[in-house]
Amino acid sequence: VSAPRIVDLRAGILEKNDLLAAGLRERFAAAGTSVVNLVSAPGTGKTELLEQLLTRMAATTSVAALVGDCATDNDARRLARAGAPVRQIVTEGMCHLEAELVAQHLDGWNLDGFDLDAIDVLFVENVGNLVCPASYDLGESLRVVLLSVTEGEDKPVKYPALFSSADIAVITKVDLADAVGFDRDAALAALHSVRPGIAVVETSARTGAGVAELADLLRAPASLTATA
Ligand SMILES: Nc1nc2c(ncn2[C@@H]2O[C@H](COP(=O)(O)OP(=O)(O)O)[C@@H](O)[C@H]2O)c(=O)[nH]1
Ligand SMILES: [Mg+2]
Repeated sequence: VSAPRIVDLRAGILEKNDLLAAGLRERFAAAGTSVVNLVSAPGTGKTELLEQLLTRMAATTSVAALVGDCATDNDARRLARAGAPVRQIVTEGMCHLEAELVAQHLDGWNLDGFDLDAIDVLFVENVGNLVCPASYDLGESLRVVLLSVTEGEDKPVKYPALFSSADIAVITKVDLADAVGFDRDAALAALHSVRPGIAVVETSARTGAGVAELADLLRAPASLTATA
C-alpha cells in the first residue's frame, strides 16, 4: 500500500523542480546567460578543471560559478583563486542540487551586488554523485558530464541516466591514463552506447591539455549541433 505513495511523492518533488527549472531557464535566457551544469562522481576533477576554465575564459568572457557540496566551502575558496565571482551552495547532506537551491543562491547573490545580466557563462558545479543529479534540471543550457581515467571505463553504462542526459562528456585526468592502463576505446564506446554522437573532450587540468578546446565549445555551444 505504501509503494504508490512513495512514487507519488517523488513525482511531486520532480514536478516542482521542473517548474522551478523552467522559470530559471527563462530568467537565464532573459539575462543572456548560458548555464553549464557540471556533473560527475566525487573526485573526478570538476573543481580543478573549473578553476582552469574560469581563468582561461575570463579574458574574453564574463564568467561566474556556483558550486555545490554537502559540506564546507573548500571548493568556492579554490575557485575564487581564478578571480571570477564564485558562491558556495552547502546542501547539508543532500546528494544533488535542485532548482530551488540555485534560485535561492542567485537571489542572495544579487542582493550582494552580483549581476546575472553581466554574466555570459555561469558554471554550476553539482554535488559529486552519478545518480541523483540526473533527475534534477537546474535550468541549464548545457549539462557536462565528467569521467576520469581512474574511475573505470564502464561507468557510463553503469550510470546511464546521468551520462545519457549530458550534452558534452569530458574525459579528465588524461595525464594519468598510462599509469592506470586507461582503455580509451572502451570508454568512448561506453559513452557513445548510452549517448550516441555525444561530443567528447579529453582534458588534463595538470598539463592543460584539452582545456582550450572545452572552453571554445562552451563559449559557442552552437558548434555542438555541427559536430554531433
Ligand atoms: N593528475 C591529475 N589529477 C587531477 C586532475 N584534476 C583533478 N585532479 C586531482 O583529483 C582530485 C579531485 O579533484 P577535484 O577537482 O577536487 O574533483 P571534484 O570532486 O570532481 O571537484 C584532487 O586531488 C585533484 O588535484 C588532473 O587533470 N590530473
Ligand atoms: Mg569539487
